[in-house]
Amino acid sequence: MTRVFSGIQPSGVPTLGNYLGAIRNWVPLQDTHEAIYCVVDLHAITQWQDPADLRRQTREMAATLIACGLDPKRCVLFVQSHVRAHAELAWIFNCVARLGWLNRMTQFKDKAGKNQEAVSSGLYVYPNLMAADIHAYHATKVPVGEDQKQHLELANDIAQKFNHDYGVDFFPNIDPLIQGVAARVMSLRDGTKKMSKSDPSDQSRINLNDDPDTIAQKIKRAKTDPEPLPEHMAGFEGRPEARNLVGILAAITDTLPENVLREHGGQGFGAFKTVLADALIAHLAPIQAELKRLLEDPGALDAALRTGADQASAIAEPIVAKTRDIVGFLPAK
Ligand code: AQP
Repeated sequence: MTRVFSGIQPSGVPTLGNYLGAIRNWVPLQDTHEAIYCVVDLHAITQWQDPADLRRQTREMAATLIACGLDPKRCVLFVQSHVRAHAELAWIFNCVARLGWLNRMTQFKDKAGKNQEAVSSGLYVYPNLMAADIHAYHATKVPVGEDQKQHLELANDIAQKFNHDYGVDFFPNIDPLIQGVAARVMSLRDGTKKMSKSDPSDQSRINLNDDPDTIAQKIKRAKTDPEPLPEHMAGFEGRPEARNLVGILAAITDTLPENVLREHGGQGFGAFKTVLADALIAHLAPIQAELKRLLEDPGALDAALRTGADQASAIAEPIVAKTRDIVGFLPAK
């Protein structure tokens, strides 16, 4: 069975963007692939995380993934720092990736902003760790949102250079799996910026644990324009906020934006926003109830994550041991 790997940072509460662009698409892959999913806490500390918050967010992220439908019996679900292979392989990849490649990464530029000198070096080499996450399992498919495509291309460049430099055919090529009509959900405050869990404005996103009143209020205040909804897709030109809200309703109701326009085109945003908020509240309610239940038993959650880490180590450790040998490290024993 083809092996898939994906991860999510415990850098806050998962958003509707994380859910529609990634998590929701991970669920069916459990039945068709050998699926490995990871809460990537090593990635999260590339930007400052308060230690107590990080611990809580890591547990909450794992619980959210399970509440969204990941089943630790049908996939390998674990926390990245519990499996040493990730950090070790990342170091080797730091020595393979070229500075010129990293300089082209748009996510670094977005996250570092104007003050590049002041961000951590971890943020800069983040894509090397991501490459290690995937290659440590010889995974060949990676379900991600569209924003991660460039990092996956870099992971392939690293694999090719490693194979070439050491004269081996060891790390396979990987393909992104970008699924769904909402592969990129945009901020509710700015339709040109992606929805992000670490955006300073809570109004810019729907958090998966937002209560119904908060969801309704955030959708009501979401930025729009004075025109009614277009009748056809061509009418979205220059209207990123309208496109985003329609895309969200399409994704949440499992249809295409064209169909949403067929039903709601010509409507004012007031009425449309009520429909959208109601659909979101109804969709998230069972996930939120399950999340609450899971968080009432942190012991069971931690035990499931320990089992997941053991399963993950059993796959990754032999691959990283072989990598050490290829590189020429003297065996430890
Ligand atoms: N707005 C989005 N639309 C679609 N997919 C998205 N993803 C993130 N935002 C959107 C997908 O979610 C997965 C996990 O992302 P991550 O937590 O590893 O990091 P990220 O991409 O940097 O996500 P955030 O929410 O923006 O986190 P912060 O704010 O901490 O940096 C990935 O598959 C991503 O494509």
